[in-house]
This record gives sequence, structure tokens and C-alpha cells, in this order.
Amino acid sequence: QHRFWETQPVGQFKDAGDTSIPDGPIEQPTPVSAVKQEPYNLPGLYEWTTCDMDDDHTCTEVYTLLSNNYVEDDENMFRFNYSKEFLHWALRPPGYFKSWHIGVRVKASKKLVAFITGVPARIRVRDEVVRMAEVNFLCVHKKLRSKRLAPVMIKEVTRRVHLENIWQAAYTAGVVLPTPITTCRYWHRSLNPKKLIDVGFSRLGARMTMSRTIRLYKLPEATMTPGFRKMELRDVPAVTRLLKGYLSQFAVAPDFDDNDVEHWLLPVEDVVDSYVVESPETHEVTDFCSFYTLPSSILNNQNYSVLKAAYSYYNVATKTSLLQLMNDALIVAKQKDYDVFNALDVMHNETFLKELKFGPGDGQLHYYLYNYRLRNALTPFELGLVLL
Ligand code: YNC
Ligand code: MG
Repeated sequence: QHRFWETQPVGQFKDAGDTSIPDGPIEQPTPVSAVKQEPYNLPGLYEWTTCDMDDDHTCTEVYTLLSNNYVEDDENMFRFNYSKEFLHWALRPPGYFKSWHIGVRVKASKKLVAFITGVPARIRVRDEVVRMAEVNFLCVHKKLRSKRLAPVMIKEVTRRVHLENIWQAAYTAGVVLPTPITTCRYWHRSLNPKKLIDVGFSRLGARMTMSRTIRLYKLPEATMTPGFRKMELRDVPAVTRLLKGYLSQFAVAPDFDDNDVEHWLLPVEDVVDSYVVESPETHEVTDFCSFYTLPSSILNNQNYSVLKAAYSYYNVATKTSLLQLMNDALIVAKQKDYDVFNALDVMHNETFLKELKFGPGDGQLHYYLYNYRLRNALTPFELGLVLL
């Protein structure tokens, strides 16, 4: 029933529980010279294009395709609305390959109708650091769905990843495919409960009034931890150290160096926000938290068109409690006018979700590895990886 995925080097459902198959790569690499040199064939009306994300016009075309055709919730009330600035950031990390930013155009009109991307990453799986592609932004225009275009796009990105001598990938999806390494849930913390209820994102609880609900989610005006401030360039080495220490305990996590931290965690306005706690006495950086900005378009509402959402990214608490650190993250998100703060139940997030009044969402997020088998699924709290 997975005509395409059954042909791919991924954990197959039929092998679940088979302990005779070892963990690790499913297929061995071939010499790069043996990788297919020509792109896969597309249906005749379409052509491949490499999207130059430094080109403002191309970036706008990608933005427009995604804003009209990318991921929606199950009830089709909201659709992710990644900003151009976000796409520019997400697709150009250290060592990125332009050739992994792949579009499909209509030959006649040159209209962009499909997209898929990879970016390079070093991901540690248990004791092994593996060069991988993080594959994201797979999108086929609504009018071209169910025509088996997605498998061609996945094969083409795979080919271009192989051409860089990389043989593994990590990705997430809302759909179940062979075979998740773990399944996570999003939790949501209301910051602007009135708007969230008005647009149908949340509902008034049983025996709750609007004013009681607003009071329930009220936050202090100012952050509470002494020394809590925005992360700066000079904090990169300390943040890298904190992250390395923290992420080492998870079964699957990125292996970040200073360059990665500078790219992925240094604040970019309306894209990624990071805060550190600098001890007022020793000036040591002891804690760190971050979130990224991913608005959703609100479909079919008279009063509102955008939901402003913050997504918990990487957080490390050593001196401050994680609870207090995340409460400060909520406070800054509220100050910056976000409507909701979202977090997955990965890493140690379980320890603050309920206490800080996050509620469980419907809809799950499945994590996958390509060409790397893990015999035993992980629990979400063994996972140290957040993909965008
Ligand atoms: C999906 N999300 O199962 P089977 S997440 C992977 N990820 O194959 P068709 C998916 N595969 O089951 P459509 C998938 N969704 O027959 C569907 N599939 O084996 C599989 N939605 O293809 C599906 N973006 O073209 C089936 O389907 C086959 O026209 C059917 O296109 C699918 O970015 C899609 O949700 C998702 O734009 C493009 O529905 C379309 O429906 C769409 O007939 C809205 O495809 C947006 C959306 C997905 C977001 C994401 C991660 C993608 C990961 C892809 C896998 C990467 C593997 C690693 C490659 C590098 C390897 C190295 C080394
Ligand atoms: Mg299709």
C-alpha cells in the first residue's frame, strides 16, 4: 500500500521487530561517479529548476507556492505561512547546496508548481555522527495532486544529495510512512486566547468564561530571571557548549559547532529568537532558550488573516529551572505579540508543558530517517532534534 516507499531504503513495516537486522545504514554508498548523472524524467509539460534563494524574485515565487499550497491542519482552517526571510534563513545554513533547492515549473508558462529542499546537517544517531540532508518544504500545487509527482521529487532530491556523497536524510511529516523513528505531539500555549477562540484555533473550556480564560493565560509584563537577555554574537561559543552538553543525552540530535550555532540560533528578526541567561555575578552564560516564527494563514475568517505562532526550538537550562526559563520565553513571546507558543513533547519539554498551561494539540508529527534503520522506535523525550 506504499507503492513508492516500499522501494526505498527505509525501515519497512514488515521488518518491524526483526532483531536480526542491525541498526545503521540500510544500503552502502556507491562511488559518486556511479550516481545517475541526469535528472529523473518529469511528465512532458514540466521541467526542473534550481531555485536560487538569494534571488528575490525566485524567493517570492517559492513563498507564493508554499503560502497557497503547503501544509494545512486536518480541518483546513489554517495553512503554514513561512515568510521569505524564514525561507532564506532555513535554506542557507553553513555548507548548503543550491542544487538541493529544487523546483518544478510548467514549461510553457514557467509557473512554479512544485518544490522540495534539502540542507546539509551532521546528525548524531546514538554514538555515530552521520552526514545527512534535512529534507523539507515538499509541496505540489493543489491542482497537481495525486499524480505521483511527489515520488519523482523525492528521487531527484535523493540523487542530488548522493552527488554530494551524502547517503542519509532526516525529515518529518504529519502522515504515517514507513517507518517513524518516533511520533511526537504539538502542545499549544495560548498567549492571546480571545483571538485563538475567535478564529477557531481553540475553544472555551467547560465552565469557562472569556474573562476567566484571559485571566488564566495572563503572564507577567517582564521576564523574571536576572540576567535574561537576547543572545548576541559573542555568546556563540557559550551557547555551543551548552547545546553540546545538553544534546549529548539524546539518541538522535544535531551535532552543532560554532558556525551552526551562529546560523541557527543567532537572532534574526521575525525568524528566530534566542535568549541567554548571563549570571549577573560571574557573567557566565548558564541557560539558553529559543523559538522560531512560523505564522499560519487563517482561511475563511472575516476578522483575522494571520495567526502569529512561536515554535519552541532548542532550550538548555543548567542554573535556572527549565520551567522558569520557558516561562520567560512565553513572556517575551507575549511582549512580541505572538498569539500562541507551540512546543513538541521532545527533549525535556514534558517537564514544563502542563505546568505552563500548554494544551495537547490534535495531529502528530512523525520523524523519519532515510537509509538508516533503528530497530526500536524512540520515545519523543529521547529525541533531541527539531526540524523547521
Ligand atoms: C510526505 N509528506 O505516501 P506511497 S513534509 C513523504 N513525505 O507514496 P503523489 C509523502 N512522502 O505511499 P501528492 C508525503 N506525502 O504510495 C505523501 N507522500 O509509497 C507519498 N501537500 O505521491 C505518499 N507537504 O504525488 C505516496 O501525492 C506518494 O500529489 C504519493 O503529493 C504529496 O516536506 C505532497 O504536506 C505532500 O503538497 C507533495 O500532498 C502534497 O499528494 C502536498 O501522488 C501539502 O507520496 C504540503 C505537505 C509535506 C510536508 C516534508 C518532508 C518531506 C520528506 C520527503 C522524503 C524525503 C526522503 C529523503 C530524501 C533524501 C535522501 C538522501 C540521501
Ligand atoms: Mg502528484
